[in-house]
Amino acid sequence: MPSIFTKIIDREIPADIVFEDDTCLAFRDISPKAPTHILIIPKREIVSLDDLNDEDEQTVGRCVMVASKIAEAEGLTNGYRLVVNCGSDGGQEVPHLHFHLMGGRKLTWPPG
Ligand code: IU
Repeated sequence: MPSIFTKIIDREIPADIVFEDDTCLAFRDISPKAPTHILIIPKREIVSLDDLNDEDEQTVGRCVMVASKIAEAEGLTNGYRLVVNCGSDGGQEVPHLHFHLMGGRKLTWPPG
């Protein structure tokens, strides 16, 4: 069963895509929690951080690199946050690994 994010990768459902390469895709969150809220996802269907294996190391590294490049492109010069929710206690709702890039306002800490 493809995840909803795989459907975005496959262009079966629309999304505001800001970056794509062979490894990852980045698009604006449909329900933004900050002025800039972009999701960076691996194209490979990895459910969560708990499902990573050794071969995913480069993929995860690439997602983080892409996040920092997007933060620069979005002009987040005052800082930003990169968050991964994992599992139900972590608040993960979509079972496809994703990095939340959020910025454009002062973010509070700790998250709820
Ligand atoms: P979470 O970490 O799994 O809770 O985050 C899922 C995010 O995916 C959440 O911020 C949603 O607004 C976002 N999202 C989206 O951008 N597009 C979609 O079609 C769906 C969820 I479903």
